[in-house]
Amino acid sequence: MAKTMLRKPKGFLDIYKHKPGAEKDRTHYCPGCGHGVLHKLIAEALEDLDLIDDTILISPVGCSVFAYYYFNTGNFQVAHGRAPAVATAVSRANPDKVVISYQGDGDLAAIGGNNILQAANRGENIAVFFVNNAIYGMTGGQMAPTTLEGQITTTTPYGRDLNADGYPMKMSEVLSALEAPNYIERVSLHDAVHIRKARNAVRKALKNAKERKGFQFVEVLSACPSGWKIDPVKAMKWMEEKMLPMFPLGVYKDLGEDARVTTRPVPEMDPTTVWEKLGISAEKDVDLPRGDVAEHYKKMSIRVAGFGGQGIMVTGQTLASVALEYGYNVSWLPSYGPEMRGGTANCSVNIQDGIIGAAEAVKPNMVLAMNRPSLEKFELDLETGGTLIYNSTLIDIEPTRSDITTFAVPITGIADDLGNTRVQSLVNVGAYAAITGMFKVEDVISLLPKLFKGKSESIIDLNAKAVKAGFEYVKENF
Ligand SMILES: Cc1ncc(C[n+]2csc(CCOP(=O)(O)OP(=O)(O)O)c2C)c(N)n1
Repeated sequence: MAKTMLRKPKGFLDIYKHKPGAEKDRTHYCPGCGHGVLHKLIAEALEDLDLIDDTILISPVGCSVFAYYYFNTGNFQVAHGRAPAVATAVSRANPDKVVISYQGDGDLAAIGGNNILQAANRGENIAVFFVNNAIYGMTGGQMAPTTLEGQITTTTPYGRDLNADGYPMKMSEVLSALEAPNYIERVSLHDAVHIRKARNAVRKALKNAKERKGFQFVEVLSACPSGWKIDPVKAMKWMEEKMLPMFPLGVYKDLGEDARVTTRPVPEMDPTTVWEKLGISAEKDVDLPRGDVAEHYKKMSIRVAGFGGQGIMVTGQTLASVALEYGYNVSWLPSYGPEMRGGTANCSVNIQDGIIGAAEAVKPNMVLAMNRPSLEKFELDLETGGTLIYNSTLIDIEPTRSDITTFAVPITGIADDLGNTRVQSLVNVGAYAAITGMFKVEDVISLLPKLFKGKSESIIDLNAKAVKAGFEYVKENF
């Protein structure tokens, strides 16, 4: 006897790991919400089109922010409205992948309005799924560009007024006026028949994307019973009666056989030039012989932090540059506060032999804190057994963690004793060399003319002294 197997599509992850220890078998969506239905249509299509391992899904800000909990694909979560921009980059860097930009109407038509227009106009090779629920769902039901005339939201308590708020924005119509898009359709999830049509549209967009047919756009009219403050059954009726007349369903654009198959070649780049642009020097095939590095210092993820002007970035760049000379893979990622001087600044440095996944040192195994706020903030991020180096000249508190190794080094004081506070960065590098054994002092010193190309001999000399002083302080005191 035939048996129907009901199971989750493989386009979804088996278990939704919302937080460590909080594993769920269901999504966070409210009853009646269109996101859950559309998620399922996409997940099924990914499985049926054999696209699971070849898809990268970009999720935005809005109720679908957690798409990465659910989809068994590559995932990026991005800033509000910016999914088409990130999708552009991901698609161009991975021309053999299907890239999905999944967006709500606040995200796509309000804050990200220009992003979607430009991506559509460039005919990017991406599939956009646009959830039009006529409201900002996640933030409690404010007016969206798609909110209907007279619709009550928390920001239009008397209903949307066309004079004050303009007309509901019809994104499928707007985008179909552009030359480049390949396929644009509006579908609805208000009943089973229409969900079937939506299913077909999702499949068509993904199939086109698989065939590199440029920009695909499916607008999906969806209910938001929580935002609309009505029950799911009434919500379906409201969609049919109110939304459909304003947002007519159908295919707005389909180039069919005329579709341009777009592949954009990834430009060849010489990594050396990129490093140089970042201020990190690199020469190929001249790896220095390495010394003995303790096991726990072989794979470094370092956060260097302090205030602007303390040489935070130079410390990070120098650590990365020197490690590169020993043949390590490295990354350096700066993060500035709003001010260049006096504000907070930090950078992440990774040094290791394998591939570096994320450049940000979210869970570093070393923190180098140059001022008190940095110690207070980043000490907590250190992984158990990690190493904290802190500037005891300026930091007048003790670290709180007992499961880490701590080195109190008077970095500013050592630099001041050499006659120039600005050489703190190289004191840091010397201390790092002494603690980890990763760099030899003489190697660092011999690299200085190259690292600080164009600087006077006296500055190079002073920096050499700073490296030695940082190194010796650690050797003598710990
Ligand atoms: C830069 C920025 N501005 C505003 C917000 C607040 N915010 C979060 S979700 C959201 C609206 C989302 O609405 P929509 O895109 O329609 O998605 P829905 O939640 O309805 O699925 C806003 C304004 C934010 N997170 N980031």
